[in-house]
Amino acid sequence: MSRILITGAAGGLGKVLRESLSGWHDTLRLSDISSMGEAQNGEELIQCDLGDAVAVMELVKGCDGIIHLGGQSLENTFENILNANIRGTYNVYEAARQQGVKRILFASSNHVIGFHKSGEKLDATSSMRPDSIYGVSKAYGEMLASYYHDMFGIETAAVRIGSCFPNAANRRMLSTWMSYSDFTSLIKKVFEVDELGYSIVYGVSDNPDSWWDNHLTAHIGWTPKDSSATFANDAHILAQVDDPEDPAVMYQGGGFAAAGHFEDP
Ligand code: NAI
Ligand code: 15L
Repeated sequence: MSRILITGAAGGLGKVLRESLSGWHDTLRLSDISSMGEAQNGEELIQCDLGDAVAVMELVKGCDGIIHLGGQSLENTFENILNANIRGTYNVYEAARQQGVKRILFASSNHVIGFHKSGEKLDATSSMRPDSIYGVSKAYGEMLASYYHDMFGIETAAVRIGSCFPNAANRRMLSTWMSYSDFTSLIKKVFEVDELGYSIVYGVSDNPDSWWDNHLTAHIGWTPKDSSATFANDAHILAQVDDPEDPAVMYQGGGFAAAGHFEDP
């Protein structure tokens, strides 16, 4: 009997993985603060707030692995990010420790490194340069995962997802895009490799203009198959006029690096 937990299951990526990982393990336990509809064959649904430590302890009980997608996925107020991404991610790791879960995929983000210049080549050793409080919260999640690995041996793939959407919607995404199919194959590799350790992986397809190099995580054995080249001649991308002085163009984080700070009300 094997059971994988997906947090954030009502979100954009959660819905995709609910389909693409169906039947991969005996049971998919799906969780979100929002409704997830009806349970399908092989599914368990548990609705809860990741900020609720008692609920998350119950949620993680009996799971063999966790795909942790849940939380604020865009810049927001500090209070909202605090509950979902800071407290929530701590609750997931602490529950994993107490319930004996040995492996987690943490949905980190390119916004951990978003203030590096566009075009600069990065790998897993590049310095964190978050472009938002959201990016800072993902950097915290990565550090938490590193600590739980060194202290307790819980293995994590911290996947710095680029832009995981059906297509590349703008020129920046020609560098940052990852297909749903490549994300699915990465997840399978992460849970199947013998030794994962604590690994930082850039979640990006095989794009000709990618800024990110995964040679340091070759042990995972993941080779993305798709490429943003498919979208390079789309009319909306060819028509896009970029101002090289615009922070959204200058920095890898795009609009996040240009957006400014969200004030708490
Ligand atoms: P999304 O915003 O569509 O989904 C996130 C889900 O988390 C939502 O269903 C939301 O209800 C849930 N959630 C928020 N706060 C919660 C709480 N306190 N308790 C329980 N659930 C809560 O985001 P998406 O696009 O599906 O992304 C999934 C993960 O991947 C996020 O962590 C995001 O930061 C990360 N990511 C996604 C990228 C992408 O291109 N889609 C790029 C980089 C990172
Ligand atoms: C992210 O971290 C967001 O969750 C996603 O919605 C996109 O904005 C993505 O980064 C991106 O940089 O394209």
